[in-house]
Amino acid sequence: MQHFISDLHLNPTQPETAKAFVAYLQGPAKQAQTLWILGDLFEYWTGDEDIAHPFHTEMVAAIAALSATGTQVRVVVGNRDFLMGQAFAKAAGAELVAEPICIDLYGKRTVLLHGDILCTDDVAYQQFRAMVRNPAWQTQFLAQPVAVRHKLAAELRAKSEMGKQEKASKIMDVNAAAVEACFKTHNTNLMIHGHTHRPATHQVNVDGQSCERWVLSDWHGKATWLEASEQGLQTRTL
Ligand code: LP5
Ligand code: MN
Repeated sequence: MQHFISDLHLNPTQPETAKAFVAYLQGPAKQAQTLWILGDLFEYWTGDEDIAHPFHTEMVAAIAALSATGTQVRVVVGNRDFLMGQAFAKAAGAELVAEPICIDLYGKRTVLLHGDILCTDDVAYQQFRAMVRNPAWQTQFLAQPVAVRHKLAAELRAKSEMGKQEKASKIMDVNAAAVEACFKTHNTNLMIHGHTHRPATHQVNVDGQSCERWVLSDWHGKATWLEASEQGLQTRTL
């Protein structure tokens, strides 16, 4: 069995979500051979020094405890926690995986990604993304003191929330052509991603081929994961 989760946005101001996450790790996640975390595990991550924050220390330790029991934990970063690095991975007993990644899911070639790269109509976001994913920008950002990074991140979060109120809902969803291109490039007819917080299973026709796009749920108010087995895919809640 393999599990997929995303968009937990863990942060100390939402202890219920953190509690649910720990309960999930100590319970259902143990059934999985692999747990895939497809981005935005944390509300935001300003660099691996964030591990030292007691809340993060606790979350990272809970993941490491699952990993120690034999579940492989693989992490794709999201737009909130793209600065997670090897120190995080080591502490969590996890492996950071570059997206998009194709896997064999019980005989079905499947492409996995956070999902933000599919939102090509959100031009301002894509420009921002190109900037912050640039290694030179990251080196410069990570050279700043932790307190400064946190202040910038908080400002950016506020900007992002304000900006979303003005952006049309449609531009914050995936772009149909980007989805089609992703299926074609990766030569697959199954896709799993998060980011949009619009959980659904979409049937897409790509050049006469029927493809399926599973959108993961965020964890706001409900702990949800996608379970994959020989029997297929199924959404589960705690
Ligand atoms: O995250 P969410 O759901 O609110 O919205 C996303 C897009 N926003 C983001 C930003 C994240 O919320 C904040 C990430 C914090 C990371 C911390 C470390 C790095 C700190 C860097 C500090 C400079 O990803 C949002 C999308 C939305 O998804 C839907 O897809 O619309 O996109 C934006 O908000 C981007 C804006 O449109 C463009 C922002 C330009 C700002 C550039 C100036 C940067 C300096 C700001 C310092 C205050
Ligand atoms: Mn996201």
